[in-house]
Amino acid sequence: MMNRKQITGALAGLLAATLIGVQLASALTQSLTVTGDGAVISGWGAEGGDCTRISSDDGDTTRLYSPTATDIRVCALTNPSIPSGSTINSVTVTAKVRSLDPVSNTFKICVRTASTNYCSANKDTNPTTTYQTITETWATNPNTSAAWTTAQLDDLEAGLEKANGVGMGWSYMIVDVDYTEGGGGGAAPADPPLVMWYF
Ligand SMILES: [Ca+2]
Repeated sequence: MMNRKQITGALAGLLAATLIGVQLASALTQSLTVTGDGAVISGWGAEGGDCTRISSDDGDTTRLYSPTATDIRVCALTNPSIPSGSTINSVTVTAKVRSLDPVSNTFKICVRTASTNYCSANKDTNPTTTYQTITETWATNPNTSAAWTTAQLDDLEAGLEKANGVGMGWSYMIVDVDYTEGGGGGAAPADPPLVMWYF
């Protein structure tokens, strides 16, 4: 039968192992926000403004607008601060857009990496005219077909390409990077006093 010290030690060890296990297994997210215009602007100027208009999630108050098929615009983003040794699991671009009319309004979500635009299949806001949250996820870098690297994320830009010629407002964009920290370095237990308590 274990004495009190042995039981306390066993419980503390179990708790520490659980904390470490949870930390190693958990995917983390960093959000990259829009800082301004990116490398490619073709159209999207019908109402003026630059990419800072889509750094705020405020509906029609500040938006970019395009009624023209194939207009494309990408925006610069903040850099992530992901620990070295991490595995980057995916990059998700979220856009909030609305059609000006209750008809099919198609567009693509794009990332720009290695000086090349890579765009999704067509998205469609049909049939509503209210703002909708629409996303596209890239599990790997489409330029390399391998996992994203932090250096590639530092240079990443994202944006939208209009597909058909229906007017669309674009108020907001954010890019979420999902990653898992490396196992070698290992995060410290969240609460060291619990581990040291039984010594
Ligand atoms: Ca806005």
